[in-house]
Amino acid sequence: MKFLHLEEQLSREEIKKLQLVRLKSAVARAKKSPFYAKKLKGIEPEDLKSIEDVKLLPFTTKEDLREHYPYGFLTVPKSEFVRLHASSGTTGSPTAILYTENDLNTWADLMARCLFMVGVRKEDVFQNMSGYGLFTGGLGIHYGAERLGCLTIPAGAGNSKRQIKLLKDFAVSVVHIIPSYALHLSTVFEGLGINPKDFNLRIFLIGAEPHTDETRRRIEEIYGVKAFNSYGLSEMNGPGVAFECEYQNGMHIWEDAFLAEIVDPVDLTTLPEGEVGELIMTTLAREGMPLIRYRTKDLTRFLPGECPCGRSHVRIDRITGRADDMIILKGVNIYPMQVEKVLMSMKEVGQNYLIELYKEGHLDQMRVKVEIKDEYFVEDMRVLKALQSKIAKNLREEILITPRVELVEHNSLPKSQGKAIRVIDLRN
Ligand code: ADP
Ligand code: K
Ligand code: ZN
Repeated sequence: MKFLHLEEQLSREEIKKLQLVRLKSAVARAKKSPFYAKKLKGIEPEDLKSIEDVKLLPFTTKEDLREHYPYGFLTVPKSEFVRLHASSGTTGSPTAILYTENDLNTWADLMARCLFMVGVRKEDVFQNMSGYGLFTGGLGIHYGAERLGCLTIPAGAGNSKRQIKLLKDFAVSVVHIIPSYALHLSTVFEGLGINPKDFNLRIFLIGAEPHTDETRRRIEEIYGVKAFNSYGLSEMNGPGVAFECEYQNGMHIWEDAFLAEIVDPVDLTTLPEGEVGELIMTTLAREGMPLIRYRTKDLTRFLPGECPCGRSHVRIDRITGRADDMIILKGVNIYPMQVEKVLMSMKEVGQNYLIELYKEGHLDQMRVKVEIKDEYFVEDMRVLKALQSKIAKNLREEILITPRVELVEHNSLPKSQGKAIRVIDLRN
């Protein structure tokens, strides 16, 4: 059996048809909430003649969610809700998403579908190393793994030695882990003199934060696993929105549950297929708290062509970052992921780095602190200087300016519990 759900096998035409039906009912449902009752005034489901008519609908922003926090988006009585999650507040004050029992069921199904797609089965032992609590990467992934029938270990974040013990004792085969933590954990393995390849590990699900293909390959190499990119955001349930299949060529968005658009982040017009822009998402299968044309701020593009896996659900490219992650330095636009791409492809570079922005006189400057593997962190200053110049030169080729590079010892940069903090702005 290759597919877990019938919906995975829908053709393009069938997907579009289903989406139109579901978009209409999402609009009808949304209008029952205080927020959309106003926002969608004058728009009726019948106004939508084709799926392209989604453009007639207004956008919803994080600001809207904040302003109508906590209950302004609910379409059924509060007593129908059984769970809430909140965004981790990476940027600004938090927002809450509430789920009915049906919503939790739909979410667990979608998550199970993702896991099954990459080869996870009930025989697998699954360890979830993401934080539990308000963050959706905990319970969201957890219920998906249980739905599939995996023995599921809610290890939570941090406590690396205990993580390693659990991996070993239960012969864990599948792990969900934030990529920056996967890199950090490898240094703990190293310190213990244990090779993770000697364990029973088979599949890693990595996501929740931007990372590059170089980072993925590094994780696959260190652990001897296949690592699959997992994308989601709490406003769209959490994880289980888009996921790589066995071909690792972009992430399939589950279009029976979500309607995705890519727009120009400035003028909000639809971009031609293949162009990078802001991902806009509409929930098509959420009961309690539907969101219409939600601005994710995440930058990506639709990938053209068919996927050999046989699913016609559209694929998005790796997320470059959020629109607000962009650094403008000396008139050049830089994304932290460009720096990561260069660093993670260099064998001398260890598992962590940090970008600092600072002022030198009136000029904005960028400093990249780079952890160096022990075997390359030698006493000979000339050798270190040469490595420093090599990193600076490689970075220049990618980002077009030459940052200051500072080499630091392996494991010396601060490590965050959840999503990695890649940029520190010291300019103000
Ligand atoms: P917060 O917005 O507070 O971080 P969420 O936990 O909802 O709260 O985070 C969702 C965001 O995390 C996404 O909008 C995106 O920016 C980022 N993200 C999630 N998965 C990925 C991924 N696979 N690649 C890149 N970024 C991701
Ligand atoms: K089982
Ligand atoms: Zn595929």
